[in-house]
Amino acid sequence: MKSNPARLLTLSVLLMLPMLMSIPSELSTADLPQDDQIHSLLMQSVGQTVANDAARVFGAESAQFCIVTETLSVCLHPDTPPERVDEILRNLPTWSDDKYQLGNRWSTTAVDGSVGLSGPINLTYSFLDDGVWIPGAEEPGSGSRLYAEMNSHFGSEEVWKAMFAEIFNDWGKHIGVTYQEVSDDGAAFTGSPGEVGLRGDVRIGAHNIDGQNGVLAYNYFPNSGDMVLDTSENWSNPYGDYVFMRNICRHEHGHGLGLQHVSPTNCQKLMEPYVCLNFDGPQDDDLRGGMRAYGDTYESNNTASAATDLGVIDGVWTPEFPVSLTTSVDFDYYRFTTTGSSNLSVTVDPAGHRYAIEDEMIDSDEIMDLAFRVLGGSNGSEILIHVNETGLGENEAIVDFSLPTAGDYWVLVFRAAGTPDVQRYDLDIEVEASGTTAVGDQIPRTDLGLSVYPNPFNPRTTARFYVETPGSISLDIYDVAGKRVRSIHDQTASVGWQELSWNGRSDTGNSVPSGTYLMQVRAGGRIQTVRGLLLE
Ligand SMILES: [Ca+2]
Ligand SMILES: [Ca+2]
Ligand SMILES: [Ca+2]
Ligand SMILES: [Ca+2]
Ligand SMILES: [Zn+2]
Repeated sequence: MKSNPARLLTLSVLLMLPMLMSIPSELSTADLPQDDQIHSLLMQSVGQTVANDAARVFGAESAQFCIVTETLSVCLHPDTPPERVDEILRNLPTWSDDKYQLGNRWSTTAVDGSVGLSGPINLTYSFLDDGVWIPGAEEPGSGSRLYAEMNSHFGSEEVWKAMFAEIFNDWGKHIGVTYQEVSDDGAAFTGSPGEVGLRGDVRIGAHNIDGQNGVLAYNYFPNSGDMVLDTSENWSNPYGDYVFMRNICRHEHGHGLGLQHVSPTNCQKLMEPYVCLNFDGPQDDDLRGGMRAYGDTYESNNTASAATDLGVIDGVWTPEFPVSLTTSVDFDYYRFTTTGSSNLSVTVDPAGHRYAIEDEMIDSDEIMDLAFRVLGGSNGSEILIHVNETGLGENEAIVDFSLPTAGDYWVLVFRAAGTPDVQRYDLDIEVEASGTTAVGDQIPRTDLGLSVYPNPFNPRTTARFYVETPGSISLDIYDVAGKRVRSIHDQTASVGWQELSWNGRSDTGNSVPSGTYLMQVRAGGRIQTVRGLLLE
């Protein structure tokens, strides 16, 4: 094991199709140090397909086809079918998770200093001036030619630097990493950490690696993050709006965030070891990995006071891309302000699709069972409604929930059940100013016209509401902790004003204590909730 974990020299390279990995019978762990940390070491490192010092052991050609840990190189023969490679990868002791492969994330950055093992970070990046020495990973050392090379492809610095800004932002708009370009002082490459005023956390250079194709680029894992591009590639390949350059650099920076390669290589994931040009940017699994390490782009919003501030919502607010719950301890608070009596509609919809990871299929919209609450009161201390009506893969929604007074409100999205791993989700929060509540026999237009009388009550009260389509109706009573205490159903409601009464008793027949209760009516696909107060 290397003695200085802050400067891991493990790196990863991106290879050009159709090079196929294979593996020789020499695969062995016999030479590994008898170190009880070896398992965790392997967990961090296996899956990196790199060129490294295996050339010394297995010959120069094999060095391009290696699975490497800090202490072990498994070298691959170029002729074995990919199915066989997948099988070998699966049989490695560490290749077990049905998802992205995440190694160490950033623990120190120039702007943040020391950061914890979770939560958002700031990363700076800088470009090596031409001539700064790139020692080479396996290739011979030579001076960087990044500016000369990129200027020859794109005409001016502004053009390709804008592409890099977009490349980094293609991660940053999804995950909890904020990027900034800074100047570079030309300090020794690599191994010079980012420092404010001197150089970026991620330093980017280019020189000849191995001629055209083969290795396209390589990248060091955190806390280095440095990137080396091969000047022998056609970086201005215009196909797909330069998706060749953009996907390679986004893939390399994926390593720079701590992500390792995934299989199978079927062009579904950016972090596959071969470049794919049939999609644009990080895909579902890649983003799940990035979110696991750094959270979504609105982190940290884990308390009401640290909520993502949406201000006054005029119509619908929705994030540009799905956000996520990343673990069992991720809580996502969103705060908004109303200026008068309003109706609130919220939809939380798990986002994802079905894709292959190693030999398993994963449904990334069925990781967590999501739930949400609407909060009010002083800094979100009061639960107005608790919504968890559906299970894994299903959305949760309320329609036209009445917020009678102006003020601050919160939507809290959290995990109700399921695997404590990254669940991306879409969120819609709609706020509409509401007129006076429908009264008398006037037919409500957008809600159920729900009212409760008497209110306050002791112990009996009645919910009155309008049914537009015949069928089942229900009245559910929740306490302020969100626990459902009573459920009342009627299967045969006809069109018109209907009533359901509650006698102040729970489903088990006990009298409930005095206090505030949420009375939620469902009818004809609509839901409305009002508060009732039970007084002794
Ligand atoms: Ca090359
Ligand atoms: Ca989150
Ligand atoms: Ca959060
Ligand atoms: Ca649910
Ligand atoms: Zn790679």
